Amino acid sequence: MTIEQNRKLVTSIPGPKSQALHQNRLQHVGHGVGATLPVYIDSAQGAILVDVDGNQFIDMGSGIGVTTIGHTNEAVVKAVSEQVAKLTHTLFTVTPYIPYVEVCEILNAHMPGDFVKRSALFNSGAEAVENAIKLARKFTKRNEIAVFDHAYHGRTNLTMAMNFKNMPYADGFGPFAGSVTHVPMSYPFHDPEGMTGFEAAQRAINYMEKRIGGKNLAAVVIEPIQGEGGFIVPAPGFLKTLSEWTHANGIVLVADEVQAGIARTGKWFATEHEAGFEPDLMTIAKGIAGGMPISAVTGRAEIMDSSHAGGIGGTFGGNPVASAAAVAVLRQIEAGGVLEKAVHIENVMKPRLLAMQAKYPVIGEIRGRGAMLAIEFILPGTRTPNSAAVDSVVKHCHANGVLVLNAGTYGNVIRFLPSLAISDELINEALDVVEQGIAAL
Ligand code: PLZ
Repeated sequence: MTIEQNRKLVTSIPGPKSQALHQNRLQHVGHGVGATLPVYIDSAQGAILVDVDGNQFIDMGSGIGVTTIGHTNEAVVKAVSEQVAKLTHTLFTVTPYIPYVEVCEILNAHMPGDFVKRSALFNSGAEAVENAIKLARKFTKRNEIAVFDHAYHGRTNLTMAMNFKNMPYADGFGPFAGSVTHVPMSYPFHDPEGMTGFEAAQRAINYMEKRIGGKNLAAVVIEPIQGEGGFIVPAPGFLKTLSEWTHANGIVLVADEVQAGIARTGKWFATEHEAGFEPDLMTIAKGIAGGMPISAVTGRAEIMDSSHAGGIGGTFGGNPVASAAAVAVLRQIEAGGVLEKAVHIENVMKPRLLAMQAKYPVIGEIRGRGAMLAIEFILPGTRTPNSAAVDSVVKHCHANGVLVLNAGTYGNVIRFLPSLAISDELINEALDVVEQGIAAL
């Protein structure tokens, strides 16, 4: 690696060059576009980001779970460079090319479920969700969509309606798409003590039956581990029970694997952690192409084929360069060692996080799987969300060269989405900084 894998601070954060660039940005970039940490990144490799002032950050966010394979992964750089010099665009629906088909073939081979699969490619997670719903509606000839409390699915008009939070995603941006209903999620930390996954699923199913009617539902869309919602892992049995009900009622079950999929949780898809959970369609994006923009809908052939030819598409969807990057990522997962690395990261991080929980009563829960782990902060002795603690710890981490992200409906969760290229040393160093931030509360 040409960038040394270490944390290095040479200025205060943000440094003078970043500050000047930020002033310039405010003149030219619309202010509705946010900035979690306004340091301007010049280059990156593995798990390290380098800013324009020469500071090096440990990246515990991976651009919200995108550079799972590592920044500037060698195979991805090579595939992109070769492809960009050869062919950058034709529009697949005008004149096709090979990498698009190759991505679909690999995704079909790895989606769980004993049925024939097909895929279609798009640009963003939101666009994949939109297309999954188009297909579910076309296939079922029904309109209604159910989503879950604390869900996040994107920023387009339909997906804004599918998100749980008004701020910052929806406020003032209506009117919103109709025929979308939010349903109670399984959230073990906040559900009644002892509520099983089966009971939480019954609660959701009863709600859907009363409020919508099973026969009116085209799709139920669920993140197997909720991302923006705060890495909420439903109680065991929840996803399976839901799955049985959707199948019995002719409803298309869509697993939104945009944040939790593609090796992040130690399996190809987070769906695989619960036997009996059998989505019909999956939406895939983020980590699939090492930072290149591409997304997919993968699923049952009869649903994927239910659209008339020409009903599904878009100018840039499955762009050759992004597809070549995706192939480079997916082939590395197939080659082995990548899923194991995600499990290894969990084994390094979880014991340390649990030790912190035992020590600091401000920590309510440690949860997640693989390299998708989170801390929920509470007011000590309660389950009341403590977003002030999160703000303070995040600020401490950023000032000390560790990029962490917050999450959660109440902003009271710190989430970790490190690249799988990260070393144990860097993980431990990042957690040292996190712990200092918590100890200082
Ligand atoms: N589904 C489960 O996590 C994206 C949002 C970043 P796009 N989450 C990160 C931001 O603030 O805009 C996401 C997700 C799940 C869908 C999406 C949407 O993916 O690629 O951002 O459209």
